[in-house]
Amino acid sequence: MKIDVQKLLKDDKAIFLAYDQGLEHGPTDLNLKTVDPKYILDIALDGGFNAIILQHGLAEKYYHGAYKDIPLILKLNGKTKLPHVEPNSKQICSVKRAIHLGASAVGYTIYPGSEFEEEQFEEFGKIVEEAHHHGLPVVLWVYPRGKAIENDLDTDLLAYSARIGLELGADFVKLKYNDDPEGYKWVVQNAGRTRVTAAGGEKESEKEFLDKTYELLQTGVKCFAIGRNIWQSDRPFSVAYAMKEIVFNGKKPEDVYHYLKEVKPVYK
Ligand code: FBP
Repeated sequence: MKIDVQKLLKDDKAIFLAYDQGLEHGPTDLNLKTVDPKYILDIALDGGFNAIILQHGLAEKYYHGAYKDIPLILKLNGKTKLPHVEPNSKQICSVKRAIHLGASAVGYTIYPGSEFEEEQFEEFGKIVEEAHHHGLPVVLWVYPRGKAIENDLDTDLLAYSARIGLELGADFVKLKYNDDPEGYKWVVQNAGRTRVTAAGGEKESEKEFLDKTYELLQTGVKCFAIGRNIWQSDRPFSVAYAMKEIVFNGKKPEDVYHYLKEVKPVYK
């Protein structure tokens, strides 16, 4: 079956809105507004994001009605930050259930370098096979972590991570950025036909975030999966609008800073 990647892309680019932090980090990332999944789904819908990333529990209870217009990337594994052990994140939702919940793609995290790398690769291999059998693209978070990893933002290690995504059959490989634009070109090259998808990270200043978006585009990155830098902002639609102007319309950061001062109307 043909893998339907285009559903997640516009002009071969994408901005996904990530909202799995409640499980991964806990409510410390959330406030009275962002604790409500509807608040985030409204940002994804009215902000015109290319997809929303959710765990199955949230999808089952909130991904209904008009929200179904937003393509869903359903995360199939996840963990909390509570255990102080080598990172491992087991599958907690099946591909079948993801399809039943309306997913357009599935997501999975691996931690290369962890003691559990081997079983993560094995589990992911089965997921790729089943998801691709049903035509669903697969987004792979590749976060090197564990005792064996000294610096998870080392450029060579990020390039290795990109390559792992390609070799393991991912359609998108979600990686962190290390503020090394020259080195990151090598990271993107290592991903081959797998699309590097830049992770957002902790909330930073809106201008810094937009500068980084532009910098990443110059390295060859075309896809982004952002959470906190959008929905922790007091003006998520303005940041999203400015980001989209950079990503889809080739604007420079200094050309879009002024949007941050405006309350933008609903935008798709
Ligand atoms: P953010 O943009 O908020 O950083 O979200 C991206 C993401 O990959 C989430 O999908 C995930 O929950 C989180 O970051 C994982 O963060 P950590 O590096 O703490 O494991």
